[in-house]
Amino acid sequence: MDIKACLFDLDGVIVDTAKYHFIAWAALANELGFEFTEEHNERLKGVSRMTSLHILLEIGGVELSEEKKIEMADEKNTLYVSYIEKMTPDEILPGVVNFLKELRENGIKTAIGSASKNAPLILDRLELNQYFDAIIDGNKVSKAKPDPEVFLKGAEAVGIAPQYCVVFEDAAAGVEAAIKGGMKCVGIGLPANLSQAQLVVPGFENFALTSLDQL
Ligand code: B16
Ligand code: MG
Repeated sequence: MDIKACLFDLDGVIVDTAKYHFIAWAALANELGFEFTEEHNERLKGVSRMTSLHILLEIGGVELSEEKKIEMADEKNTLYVSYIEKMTPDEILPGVVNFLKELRENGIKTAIGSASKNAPLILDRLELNQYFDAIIDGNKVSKAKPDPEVFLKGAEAVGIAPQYCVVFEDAAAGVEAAIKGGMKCVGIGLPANLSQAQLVVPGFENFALTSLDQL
């Protein structure tokens, strides 16, 4: 396959921010009087902030006014940001930087396609901005994955047609978004959860541009 652009989800692909989301959501649940477990947290991966809050409230059987929901989401985000502000490049997942360097050396375009409104701050902390030609995040899209909007905007921003793009995703909704957008997809994680992807790998260790020949 002729690959001209690689589009990356952020959380679960480039870095594991899920652990910080978990601490912040669990603190909020605690305040609301119920327990939020790591298993519950799996349901929030790749999901927007407000949808995550709705899932959390459903788990706790708690009903809040719209105003209170916004206040709670802001409170969670403030705590979450206090953790990600302290992140360092050591937290980049194994093999990611080598693969990004290989893409640069081969003139392949790159973009981030993430649901997170904190993506610019995270990329800054990880010192990864230099490796991306475009950043499409939760501030730039109106439709959440599995809608393909975030990846279509990424492809458009780097000037490459969808059929020449590969998306790297760890969430089933993100894989669906890539396929709906007419792109190839490499799932990062377990094949059972990412069955729509053309290729599933555990991560970027031992992954190279030649690995995409299988697509
Ligand atoms: P924020 P991704 C997603 O990132 C996370 O997986 C998800 O857990 C989070 O709720 C969402 O970003 C929104 O994050 O509150 O920072 O805007 O996987 O799309 O890179
Ligand atoms: Mg993700």
